[in-house]
Amino acid sequence: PTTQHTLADDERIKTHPCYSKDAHQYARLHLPVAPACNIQCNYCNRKFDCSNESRPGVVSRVMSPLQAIERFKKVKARMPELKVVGIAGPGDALANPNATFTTLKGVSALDSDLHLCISTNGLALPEHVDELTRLGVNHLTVTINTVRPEIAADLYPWIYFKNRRLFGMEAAEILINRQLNGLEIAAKAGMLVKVNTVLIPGVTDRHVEALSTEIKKRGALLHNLMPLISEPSHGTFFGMHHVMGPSASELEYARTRSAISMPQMSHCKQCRADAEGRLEEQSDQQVNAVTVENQV
Ligand code: CLF
Ligand code: SF4
Repeated sequence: PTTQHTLADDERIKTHPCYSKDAHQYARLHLPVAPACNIQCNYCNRKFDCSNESRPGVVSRVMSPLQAIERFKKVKARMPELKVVGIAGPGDALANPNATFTTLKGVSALDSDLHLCISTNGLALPEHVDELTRLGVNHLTVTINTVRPEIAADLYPWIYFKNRRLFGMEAAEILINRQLNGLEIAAKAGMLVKVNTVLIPGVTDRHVEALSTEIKKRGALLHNLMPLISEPSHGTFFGMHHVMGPSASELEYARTRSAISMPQMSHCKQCRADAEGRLEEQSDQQVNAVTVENQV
């Protein structure tokens, strides 16, 4: 049977700062153990962290699982409010299953009160739900930008699936099917599934209601529309001269339409793959880090 969760009454939601705005006193730590990716997004140029969860601009140093577990120990020692450990890149958590699972096992053996969290593009999700459940991962984010294959074909030049690189509509259909199927299986297994969508004006914002309706049907709890952060390298896709991020009012309008079927997350900080601390602290660190990087 499908477990029904409401946002208000689940302890796992009340104590996770991304799932609940009111959980802002709790901190999260991202461990950057996942460098590889199994798809290519047009808005990702790989010099930066995965744009699905991350603000482009700074590269996180990739760590081995052992280094990551050491980092967890150190951060935990000085940060008693640490409640969530997440794997969010810099590539895709499930395209690096050994590193991701070894790290999650290691940290949960040290602290059984943690929430384990991962973020993925969903291509490799269906076959990993059992393992995630066994490890006690309750919080899952799937980045789904569209449920329209013709838009996905523009958004993703290729996917790497069953040892083959696939392109065009074939790739788009496989990716969307696996994202939705993975979401449904994970929700049925009792995981709290959030969907991130990169909002690109004229591209992903056009069908945001259809997307929200589909993810609702499959058991997602929360929809996080994240503004594309434009960069010069985005110039050439969709035949557009320069793809820009949405204005505040475009974002607001998309959230209003998405909210017809899905509760909205609107406090996302588009964290780096090595982010640590409370969400509001991160935004300052991030601005500083980006500034420093730009000056070098
Ligand atoms: Fe990290 Fe993501 Fe887990 Fe949160 S972030 S893996 S769900 S613990 Fe949170 Fe950061 Fe937004 Fe992500 S504010 S980018 S939604
Ligand atoms: Fe880049 Fe993330 Fe897309 Fe992979 S899923 S191509 S790392 S933005």
